[in-house]
Amino acid sequence: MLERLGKMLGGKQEDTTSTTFDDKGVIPHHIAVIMDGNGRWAKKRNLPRIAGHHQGMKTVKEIVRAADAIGVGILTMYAFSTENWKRPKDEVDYLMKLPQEFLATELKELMERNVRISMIGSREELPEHTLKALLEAEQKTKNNTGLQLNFALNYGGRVEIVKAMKEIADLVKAGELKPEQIDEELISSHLYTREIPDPDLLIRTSGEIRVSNFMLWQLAYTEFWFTDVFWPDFKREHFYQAIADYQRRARRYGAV
Ligand code: V07
Repeated sequence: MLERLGKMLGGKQEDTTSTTFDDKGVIPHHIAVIMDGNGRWAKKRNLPRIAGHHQGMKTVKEIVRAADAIGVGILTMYAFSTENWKRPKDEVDYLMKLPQEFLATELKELMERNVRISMIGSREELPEHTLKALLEAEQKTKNNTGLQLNFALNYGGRVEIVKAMKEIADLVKAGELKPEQIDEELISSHLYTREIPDPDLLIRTSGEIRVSNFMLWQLAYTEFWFTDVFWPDFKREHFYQAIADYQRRARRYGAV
């Protein structure tokens, strides 16, 4: 079969780009991303780790535009894990300021792009200033109907499943639910992602070939794509390469 080289046109003028993926192929509806390698990127340049995080935030902006340009439905970015609290306090303090910094500069453009922002993870432990910025962004963008942009913040896959199990146990204990009624759909409805379909594609940067507690339940049937590129060096071309590979796999399944 001849591979078609698609030329995608979409979004704003600066989004106009030629790509190597098949524009007749299906664009994965939900793409999840583990944005790894910010610290290593900085170390390689003799810069402090926070410089890597800051550069990584610029990549988030680029990839949101790239996703929007080709009609990705949902983009879920792993920004801060439940394990990340163990990092030095200075680094955690800096990371907790990034949502505000990002939103202060980007919210206007995200509104213009009709992007809806939401957060998955435990809100309780977040500093008040971080939570306030997130709630404002969720509130402001809640009626937008374009790309759904989820940030996983203070997120852990096992913690999420434990929370769901406790909620279900409480329902059983209160006599509101029979154990026979527990099924996959019920469990899904108690996860942070209750309103979000499972990811079709997971991208992880920076060379580690594992899921590290990200969306454990939701990744059951997801295609995985890994690259050695550090997150701050990850560009639109890499993102489209991941989608091209996803389409190649989908075509191969379609052939059998
Ligand atoms: C963070 C930059 C990207 C690389 C990974 C770690 C550092 C964007 C956000 C963000 C979060 C919520 C929101 C808007 C933006 C962010 C954290 C870290 C904690 F509504 N980047 N980024 N949040 N990094």
